[in-house]
Amino acid sequence: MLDLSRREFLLGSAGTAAAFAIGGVAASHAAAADHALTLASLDHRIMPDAITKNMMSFSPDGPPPVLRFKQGQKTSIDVTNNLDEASVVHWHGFRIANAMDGVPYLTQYPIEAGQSFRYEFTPPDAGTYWYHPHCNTLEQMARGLTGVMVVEEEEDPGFDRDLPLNIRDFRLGGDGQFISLFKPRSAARSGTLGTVSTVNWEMDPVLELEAGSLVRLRLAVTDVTRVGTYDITGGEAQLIALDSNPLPEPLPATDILLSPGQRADVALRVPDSEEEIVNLVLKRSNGNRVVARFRPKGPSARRDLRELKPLPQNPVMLPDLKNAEVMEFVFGWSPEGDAPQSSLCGTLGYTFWSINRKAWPGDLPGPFDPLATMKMGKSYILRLRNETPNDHPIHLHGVSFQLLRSNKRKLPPLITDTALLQKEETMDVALVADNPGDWAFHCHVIEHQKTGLAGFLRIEG
Ligand SMILES: [Cu+2]
Repeated sequence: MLDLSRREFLLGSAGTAAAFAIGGVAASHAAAADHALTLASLDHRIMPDAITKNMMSFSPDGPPPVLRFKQGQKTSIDVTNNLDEASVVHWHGFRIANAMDGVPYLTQYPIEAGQSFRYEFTPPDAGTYWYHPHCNTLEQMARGLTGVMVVEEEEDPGFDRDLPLNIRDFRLGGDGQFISLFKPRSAARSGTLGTVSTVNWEMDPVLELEAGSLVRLRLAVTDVTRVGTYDITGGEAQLIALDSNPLPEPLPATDILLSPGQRADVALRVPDSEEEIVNLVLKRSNGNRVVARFRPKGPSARRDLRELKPLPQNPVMLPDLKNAEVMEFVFGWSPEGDAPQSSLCGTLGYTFWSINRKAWPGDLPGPFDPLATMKMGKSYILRLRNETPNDHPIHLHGVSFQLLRSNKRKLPPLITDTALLQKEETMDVALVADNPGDWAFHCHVIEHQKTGLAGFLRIEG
């Protein structure tokens, strides 16, 4: 009797399933992942006359690679940490399983020096995204750890070329070496700006494009601080998507407001003549700056923007606004006496900011309480109130949300993962809680994030 039930257990469905699962895991790790990233320190020429030392990349010998995926197709990435400190990698904007989201202690343990971690996920949405560490985030991002990701639509929209542009600054002195990565005085205000503008780790790049061709420019602002407005001048250019989500109608590719973490897709019809240069211009109060130039090359391909297929909408569920529960979040100063705690993932040594009067204590094992708990499948309106005189790009992991209204300006009905909350602005955004887990919710000015303006929302499955 006893023997029989043991044999039943061993041969029964439970035993077979367990054996398969173990075999499956072993087999998948024996096989190569679809992508491999190696976090490493390196020296690299950013300024023309100097090699910048102590940069960090996702590749041992150059800028972070562009990762390309296909919408709805499962993929795997082996991350090997060859830094001499811990890290984790977050896939900004991806609505994937919580365990793959790359937030220390909330979703996984930090990947310590010399260790590896395999990420596996299926990107449900197409568009332009980016990836970065979520551990010692200011230092690691400031030294270079920001890369662009592309999720290709199932149906090719018909561009001749697809060109990701990783737009960011570095804080370098005249000798090309890093200067202090932040100033506490600035961290308590709008954040510390970099000194050198780059696109794909190059200062003032000139990129050649086939004359008369159709190019998809994928602007990704991966800077730690800068909120900026961009123009594409020259050529015929249309803004076709923001934060990975297609616009209902194309807009002129001017006055594109992008804060850290945000993206814009531009359809460019390259001019016919080699003399007609196209510029990517950052508009600044102290004078505009051309951050990249595009030079037409060769005989014209004679394409037309009208030949492009419209981008299909991503499969994001729209919230039921009539029955949505309202939840309020106040972004403000930190209460007196809060101090950050030391962490494997670093601290800036200060606490300046808070959400709902609570400053995030740091990336620690916890457990900590969520800022709010949502029920799977229900709709919510998040009322985001900025009581400070500074901008805060508010990013929610794992779930996309829709912009509803603001007390200061007319908002487009965008679906996004990062909303720029301007000074003293109150904005309503809405979402369907359709992805279970603990999802980081924080400002993407990294100095703000690392000095208190962070927390998480729980979706109970
Ligand atoms: Cu902020």
